[in-house]
Parts: sequence; C-alpha cells; structure tokens
Amino acid sequence: MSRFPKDFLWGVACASYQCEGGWDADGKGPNIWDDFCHDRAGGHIKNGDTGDVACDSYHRFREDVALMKAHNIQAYRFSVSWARVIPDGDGAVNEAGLKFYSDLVDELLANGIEPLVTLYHWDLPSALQDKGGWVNRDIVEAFGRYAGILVERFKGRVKTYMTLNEPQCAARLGYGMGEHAPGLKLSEEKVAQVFHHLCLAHSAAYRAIKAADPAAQVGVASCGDLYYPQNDTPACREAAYRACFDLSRADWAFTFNIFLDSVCFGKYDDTAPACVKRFAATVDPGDWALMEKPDFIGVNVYNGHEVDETGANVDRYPGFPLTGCKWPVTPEVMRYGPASIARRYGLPIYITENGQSCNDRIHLDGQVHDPERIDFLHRYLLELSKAVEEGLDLRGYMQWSFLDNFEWSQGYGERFGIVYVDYRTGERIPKDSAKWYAHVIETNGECL
Ligand code: GCO
Repeated sequence: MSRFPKDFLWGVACASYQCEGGWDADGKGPNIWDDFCHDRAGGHIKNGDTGDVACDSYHRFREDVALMKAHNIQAYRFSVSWARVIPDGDGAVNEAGLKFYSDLVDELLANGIEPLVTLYHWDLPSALQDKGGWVNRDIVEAFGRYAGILVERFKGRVKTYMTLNEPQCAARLGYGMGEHAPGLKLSEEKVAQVFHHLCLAHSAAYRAIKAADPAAQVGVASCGDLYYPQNDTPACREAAYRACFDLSRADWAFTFNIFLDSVCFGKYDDTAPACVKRFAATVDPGDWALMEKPDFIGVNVYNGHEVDETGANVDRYPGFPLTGCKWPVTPEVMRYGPASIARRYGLPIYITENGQSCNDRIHLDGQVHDPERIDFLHRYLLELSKAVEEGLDLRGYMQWSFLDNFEWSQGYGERFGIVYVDYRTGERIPKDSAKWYAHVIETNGECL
C-alpha cells in the first residue's frame, strides 16, 4: 500500500521568467529580470544569458501541457508575470497577458491537470522598481489589486494560490546581496523592511483572493535553512527542530520564520539579531493586525544541515555527494524539515519545489539519461514517505522542474528539468527521470 494519501497531488513547478520567454510580447511591460539580464555590462548572468526566449513556453504551452499529460502529471505550479498582466504594475490591465494565463489554465484543466498559481516569483514590473520596489510600502496595495484582478478571472477554475515564492530570496538576494534583480545591496535594516512589506503584501493578496473567491486556498511558497538530526533520538530531533527557527544561527534572512512568524504569529522570534530588532522597533504596532496566516505552507526543499544532540552542525565528510551545481544531497531533510514547519505553524504542507541540476546532455542514442536525478528524487521521496507515515499533513509534491529552464544568475548553465530543452531549437526531450516520475505518479508512490 502506498504511504501517500489517496488524493495526493503529484506535480511539477516552474516560474514565469524562467520558462516563458516572450519578454516583450503582446503588450507585456518590462520587469526587473528583463532589466537585470539586459544590463550586459553588469555581468550579472553567466554567459550573458537572458530569459528573452527561455523555453518559449509563452508560445509552446500547449505542447508542454500535452507532454505533462503524457507523463501523468497531476498538477502544474506556475507563476504569473505581473508585468504581463499589468505592464506598469499598478495601472491598466493588459488583456492579452491575462488571456495567456487564462488559456493556460483552460489547457491544463482540459488535460486533467490542476493549476497551482504563484502570484509572484521575483519578476517585479520595472515601473514599480522605479518607485522603490519592495522598499516602497505602496507596493502592498498594488500587489493586493493585482491579486484581485487575477482571481476575478480565474475563480471557479483555480483552487490553489501561492502569494509569494521564496520571499527570502527576493529580499536577501535581490535587495541585500545584489545577486538577483534588482541587484541592490541595501543595509540589513532595509532588508528587514523589504521582508515586512512582503509580509504585508502577502496579507493584502490573501484578503483580495478570499474576497474574489472565498473557496480558494491561499498559501505561500517558502524556503530557508532546514536541519535534520544525526540520530533519530528525541533529543537530537528536538535540537534539529530548534535549529530551524534560530534566527541567530546563520543568515537570519534565510530562515523560514523571518517571514512565517510575522504572518502567522504577528511577531519576530526572540532570537532575531540586533538589525531586525532595530527595524522591529520602527514598525507601526497596527501592522501586526494586518497580517494573514496562510491556509497552507509550501516548502521548497533542496538540502539541509545535519545536527548532533547539542544542536551543533555535523561536518560533511570528504567527498560528500553533490548535485550538478554542487549542492549537497541530503535526503533526510525531507523527513524532518517539512515536519518541523508543520509542527511550528500547525498548517498543511505542500512540497512546492524539490529537484537537482545535472550535467545532462543528449547521449549517442538520442536520449537523455539522468540516473543521478532519478536516484536523488527516489531518495528524497522515500524520506518524504516516512514523514507522511509519521503523521505529516502533506497535500502534494511539486518536482522542480518539468523543463530545463533559466536558472537565474546561472543562466542556462544549470539543468533542473525532467525534460531536456535544446535551446538551439526549442526541442523538448523527456529524460529518463520523466519516465520514472510518470511511473511514481501512476502508482501513487507505491513503486518507491
Ligand atoms: C526557487 C527558485 C527556483 C529555482 C530553483 C533551483 O524558488 O528557489 O524558485 O526558481 O530555479 O530553486 O535553484
């Protein structure tokens, strides 16, 4: 018998800027990723790659959906490009942009695939960045309005939304480290302010979605450092749990609770560092009453840290297994990480991203063989099945990603897809892992 629930949702995930292309098609406005990539002199992206064409899913989405169906995919988590729908972010609606997403939703539903819609996966309209972007509080209202416009169009067809994807990366990488668009290196207090505006924007969108469609489920896709115990003892498990929510342990901006405590509990954890406390002292206390606890939490899981019973990190041994982009392979994080999030917030969980990049290429036989990815997914899913057995309220699993796509500052140099994309021609070639995943879905994970 499968350990996954009967109505479990097996899917794949991607984001607008990473796969769509069509960067200036049909009235779309520019966004901060267009600008960041086009700033060639800035040298922000490996090889000077851009998302101008990417997988061209803007034009080829029907082919992509057909390929998903052929691989038993039950859900597609995609994001909407804000500037495609509202070119300047807070002005007139671009009907052609809205229609593109409406057609995508129809195509998915016609093929029995459930759409899971992310409203913001980092591609902010440039016109809003010109006004300060996430540093300017006006963005909260603009985001709420945008959410309402989308849901008015989607209601009755889309049941599940995520307001934001990884606010941690939007804030830290985009406004703190300058590695992602808009490429700013602001002070720690300003980064904390960006987080606060993201929390308020999530909350405004939550209310707008519920107003337009009270039946919609509204979550957020989050990331952060996750920890798992060296030994499965109560003391070690507890140490791993505590490490997950300790803001003073590593980079406070890469924790789950810097965002989730604000929207779920209306406060910062006591472990917050001085810069966050300084910012917190400037927050209008009335803001906390505006926060909306999501209906579920999406957890993006790639790797985690092992801790011993004292809570200290365990060193990785020499030759530790790594993915194509040199991320550690730590399947145990799937058993303990999402469970820690569920324990702290008491909310249902979706795995909204999980996968690995490989140095995939077309082999002599014309196929793309990716045994490392199969092994990775197999190990992570086995650990996830243990979490389910231990009582985790898990609703779905979205593999990242269906197609190879534009991997932000790494450009096309990293391939995360279970379907290979030949960027010279746009040709799609399902990898071995796509066939493997199709079988996992067919058996609801029983074959694992
Ligand atoms: C993320 C990013 C994705 C990345 C993926 C692989 O949400 O972390 O949303 O866009 O492509 O994580 O690095």
